Amino acid sequence: MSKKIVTILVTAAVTATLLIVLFIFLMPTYGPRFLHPLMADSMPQSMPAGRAEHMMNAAPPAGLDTAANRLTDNEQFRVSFSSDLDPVVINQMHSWTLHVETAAGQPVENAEILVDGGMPQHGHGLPTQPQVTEYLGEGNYRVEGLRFQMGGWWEVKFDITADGHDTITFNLVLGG
Ligand SMILES: [Cu+2]
Repeated sequence: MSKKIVTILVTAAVTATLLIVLFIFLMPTYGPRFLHPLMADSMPQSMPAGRAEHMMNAAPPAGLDTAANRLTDNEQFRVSFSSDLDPVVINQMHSWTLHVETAAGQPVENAEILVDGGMPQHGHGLPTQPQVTEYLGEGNYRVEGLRFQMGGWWEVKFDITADGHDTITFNLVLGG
């Protein structure tokens, strides 16, 4: 083999290795930006071409209820939240305190609460798995592990089982 060919092969191998290392290091930062067009591609096929990408930058629906204190879907409970991170900004892990009372205003003790959510316009869920970690008394619950990785319309849903069962969705519109 001539020296020239060896040089070319070594250069190619080094370049490939560097690219792989760069990819691994930059993925956490650029991953969401990179993956979103891919997710958009896998959205329902009935969607006309180009529409999915358009939706990525869509404004939230007009008249979206972003109140932090609301009745649950079947009006069993009144729920409010306050965030440790106020205002909520993207890319920061933080906690909420969720307050649950009956529709009549009595604190709901020791409820079982599940957390879910995502971005309806992007077709993806939460990047973390937030959980209720502690009952603080007087109808207050600690929700840990919330983080939103991009701006736009987010839903945060709570499934509440106590003396009765109901669900609620809070809407957040984040900048960034
Ligand atoms: Cu998104």
